[in-house]
Amino acid sequence: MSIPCTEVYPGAVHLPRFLSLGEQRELAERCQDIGNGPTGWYVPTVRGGGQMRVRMVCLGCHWNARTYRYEARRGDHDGRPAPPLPPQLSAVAVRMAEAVGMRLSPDVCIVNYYGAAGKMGLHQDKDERPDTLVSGVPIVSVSLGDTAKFIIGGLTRKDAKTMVPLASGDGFVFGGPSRLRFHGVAAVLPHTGPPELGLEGRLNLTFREGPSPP
Ligand code: MD6
Ligand code: FE
Repeated sequence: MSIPCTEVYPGAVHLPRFLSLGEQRELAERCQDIGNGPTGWYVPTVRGGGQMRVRMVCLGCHWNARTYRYEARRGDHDGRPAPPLPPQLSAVAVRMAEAVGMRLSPDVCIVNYYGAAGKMGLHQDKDERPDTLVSGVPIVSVSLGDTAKFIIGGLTRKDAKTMVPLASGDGFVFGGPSRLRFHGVAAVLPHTGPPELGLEGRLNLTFREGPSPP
């Protein structure tokens, strides 16, 4: 492979500094415009009733944090249709997947914004179509702004874990036999992102295939 990358587990590949600063800035602006728009950021409440420690907006299709299902409208928030997924965003994820020899045709992107206290508990992403999970179609993650301590474990919650720092412009391709590994964000390190982005905190985009809305 000609670009720098680290295979953390088979099918779980870190692509440090994949994006140029210009590309990062463009993506960050695009996400902030959407997030600050009329169908923008909200703080999801999960099934147990707790609030997530991130602001979220789903593009292309909405992921409902109460039902753990995908749907056309934001049924757990304001009922508005999910904003479209801009092709310029998807193109970045397709490039990252191709760089590690995987294929993804994204139809949904979950954008998360982390402030200084942002984090995400250990979870599996398994709400996409079963055939995509079985065949290991990847989720591609793009990080912008402050560095996150990204934790990855195994197929059960208690398995041993490793920490991967996800910095601005990094990609992470999460597919193949690793598609269902538990993972989360332990912390975001304040003021570690490129000042040129004008972004306080961290944005993370996860591109997915197979949301299977009803
Ligand atoms: C985050 N990422 O980096 C949270 N999920 O903020 C995820 O939960 C994630 O990075 C699936 C695949 C890649 C990821
Ligand atoms: Fe995830």
